[in-house]
Amino acid sequence: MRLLIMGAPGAGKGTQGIVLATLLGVPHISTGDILRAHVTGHTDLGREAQRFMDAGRYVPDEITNAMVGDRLTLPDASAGFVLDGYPRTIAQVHALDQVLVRAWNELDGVLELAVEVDELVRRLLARAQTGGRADDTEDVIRRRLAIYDQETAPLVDLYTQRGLVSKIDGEGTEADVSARLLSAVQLTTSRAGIEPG
Ligand code: B4P
Repeated sequence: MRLLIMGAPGAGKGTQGIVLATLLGVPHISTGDILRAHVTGHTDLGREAQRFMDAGRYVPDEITNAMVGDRLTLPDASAGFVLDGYPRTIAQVHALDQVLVRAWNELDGVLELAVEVDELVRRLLARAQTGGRADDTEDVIRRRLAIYDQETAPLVDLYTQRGLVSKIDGEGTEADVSARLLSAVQLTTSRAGIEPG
């Protein structure tokens, strides 16, 4: 089962991606988490990525593409994955297409979490108050949302043209959203003839 989870910052990609991946028995691969691990580990890649992340901007495609290309070729991803926060640009879509073609694989579905802007900002500011991330300040949150609209939202249309997108209402409790996601995934798995792990 190869799934993408898409949505604006604060839509619940990370929160729900973990639930979904656990249920399906596949790895949850979050580019944000991988980048933050590099920052915490003071790697060269982390030092390069940090200035973009702290400013709410996207890390350059060549960095994220190489990182995801490597991660998806690890053995645990051979049976599937939930990819969270990638692709975010058209160049990343093309890079992911190539990784999948090389492995003779295809995506099974794209889950888009839809949440109103005011609620996105509220959630991220709430996270900021409970010891959140360096990029959870109001001006950086607004920039992340603007960049999402400009660069990433159009990718949902592209995947819609490929017949892959299920749009899910991302508002309500985490349990409500999980339940909606699971029924969307059950439809996708039955269409693809796959048994959840
Ligand atoms: P990410 O880590 O992907 O961060 P995000 O988009 O802000 O979403 P996140 O997963 O953290 O939040 P979620 O919606 O789950 O990326 C961070 C940065 O890394 C990017 O800005 C960029 O610089 C860089 N980056 C990552 N991938 C990249 C790529 N492919 N290319 C270039 N750069 C890249 O949750 C947010 C909050 O809402 C949480 O506190 C959660 O508890 C809460 N929440 C979730 N669901 C809720 C619900 N139903 N009700 C109430 N609160 C809820």
